[in-house]
Amino acid sequence: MLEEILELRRKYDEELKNVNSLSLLNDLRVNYLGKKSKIQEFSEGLRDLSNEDKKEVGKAINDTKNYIEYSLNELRINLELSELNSKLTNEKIDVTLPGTKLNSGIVHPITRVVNDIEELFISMGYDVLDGPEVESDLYNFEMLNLPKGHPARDTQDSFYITDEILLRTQTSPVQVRTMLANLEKTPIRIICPGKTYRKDNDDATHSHQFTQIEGLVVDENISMAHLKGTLEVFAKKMFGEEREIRFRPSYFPFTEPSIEVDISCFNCGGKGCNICKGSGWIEILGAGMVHPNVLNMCGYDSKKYSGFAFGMGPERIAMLKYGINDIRNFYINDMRFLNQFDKVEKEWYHES
Ligand code: 2NL
Repeated sequence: MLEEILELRRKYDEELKNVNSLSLLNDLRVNYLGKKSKIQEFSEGLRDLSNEDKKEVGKAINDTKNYIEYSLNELRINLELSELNSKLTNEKIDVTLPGTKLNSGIVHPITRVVNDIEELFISMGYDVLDGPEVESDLYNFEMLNLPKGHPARDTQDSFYITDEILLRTQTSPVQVRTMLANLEKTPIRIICPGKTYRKDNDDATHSHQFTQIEGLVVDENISMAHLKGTLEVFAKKMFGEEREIRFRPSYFPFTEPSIEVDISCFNCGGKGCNICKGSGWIEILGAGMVHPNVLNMCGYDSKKYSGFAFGMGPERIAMLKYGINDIRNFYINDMRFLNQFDKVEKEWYHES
């Protein structure tokens, strides 16, 4: 039996030389150490031997088993290492290759204008609020001193969903909601940007859907002077430090007195040109002192509180600022139009 064991070991050594993969290695392990292996057979044959032979042959079996186990293990480690190495060379990536440039797009010009205006008013202590675009007639009109049948309702012809529900024609209902929700009746300083809707026929200067930003300040002793100071800061920030502003009397049902606000022309500085149509002034927004009826309906005692409000259209501001002559450009997703703001965008983020 000793001779047979030696023969087995020689055969094993011979076969081991040809093993060059982990799967062949595993086959060899099964053949030489598995349940049906020769070694197993020899072990079972031990019981028929004399005690003397048992010792000698048993040792030879054990030595051979250990030898096979050890050499299989050693080869496994080497094979695993070389498999890893070949993976590392085959799957090597060149991290110095230039990357694929991602097209990041730009912020829409209207969003940009809204962001700029939000940032300015936040710096002056205002909160930015939004609200539903589908509104009740009550918040959109009645609470703003526009009862049913009021002639000024005609200037804000609406998309009605039912007799009492419509697409908001301005963002003032957000301000009405804010005043009503403020049960302590503490001072208010907010701007409300968002989408608004009017039943207009679309043309170069009209759109059935447009953006609006309204502002509202309510406190004790708020005067027209606060309104003027605030809007002057706004005009200078949006159109340049040299800008002056001018108030003209106007009419809105929700403010009294009401005004129209002009800035000195940023193109000619006031001398008169085709942009300001020779007048030296450009209209940018409407404003006024909050009508006492509005304050009272919203739970603010108009004897104690006063406030100012204003409303502007970011589309108009962007058109003036960037020299755009058709409002429809903002809504048709023409990349040739939008990509022109790439440069403005990069200047804004100080990229090269
Ligand atoms: C415009 C200019 C304006 C307001 C909006 C307002 C809001 C409340 C109370 C009083 Cl809650 N006023 N908003 C005031 C003046 C002008 O928008 O051209 N609107 C048609």
